[in-house]
Amino acid sequence: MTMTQEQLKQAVARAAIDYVPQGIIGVGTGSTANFFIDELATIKGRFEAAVASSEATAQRLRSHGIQVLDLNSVGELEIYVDGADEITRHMHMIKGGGGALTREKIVAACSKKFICMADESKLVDVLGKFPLPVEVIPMAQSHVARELAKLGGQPRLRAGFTTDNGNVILDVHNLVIANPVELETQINQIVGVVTNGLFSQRPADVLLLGTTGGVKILR
Ligand code: ABF
Repeated sequence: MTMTQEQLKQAVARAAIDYVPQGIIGVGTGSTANFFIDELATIKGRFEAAVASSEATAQRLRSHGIQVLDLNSVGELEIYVDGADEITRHMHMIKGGGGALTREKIVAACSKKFICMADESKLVDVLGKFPLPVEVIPMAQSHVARELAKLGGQPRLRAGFTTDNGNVILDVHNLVIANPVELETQINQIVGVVTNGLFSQRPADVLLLGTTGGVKILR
């Protein structure tokens, strides 16, 4: 029986529950993360609390009665669980389709292990088919767009969208990202950039990949 993309997302979210420690968990954003939050609600007594990577995630966690803590009030987290827009076998990712990339990168940076949940359509050989999100301070939008164009991409402002941090997103189309580690640094050095959606300097540690043959675990 072929599974829909939604069913694959649900299956990886369920598989991620095996990695939940007793303490505090970092929780990502997006539809796969939402399935994970709903699964967390079924094991509420087994962990202490969560740190959220977005206002939307915080709200969903709270709606299930899960305590949400400020990142600054906790130490290093055991795990961060989140989805991705694209991921390679080297565990490099493009994230930020949902616009929460900066907080996602911050919570990931504070976590010992990054568990990525993705359906098989997200596994790619080379990153870049999915437009790369870049969070930008509003007054720097034009400057950053010109600099991104010099790197070979075609930046487009995400219309009508403001991040949880009050900034705008430029989605960079048509990049072929042969060296994600280098590009992540290069883009972050443009003045006015808050973060870019390449997660390659801190890649995922475990990939739970939803396939029609079941959930595969890649490390
Ligand atoms: C978050 O959710 C984002 O970084 C990424 O953009 C998105 C993945 O979306 P979904 O789980 O809805 O497919 O992890």
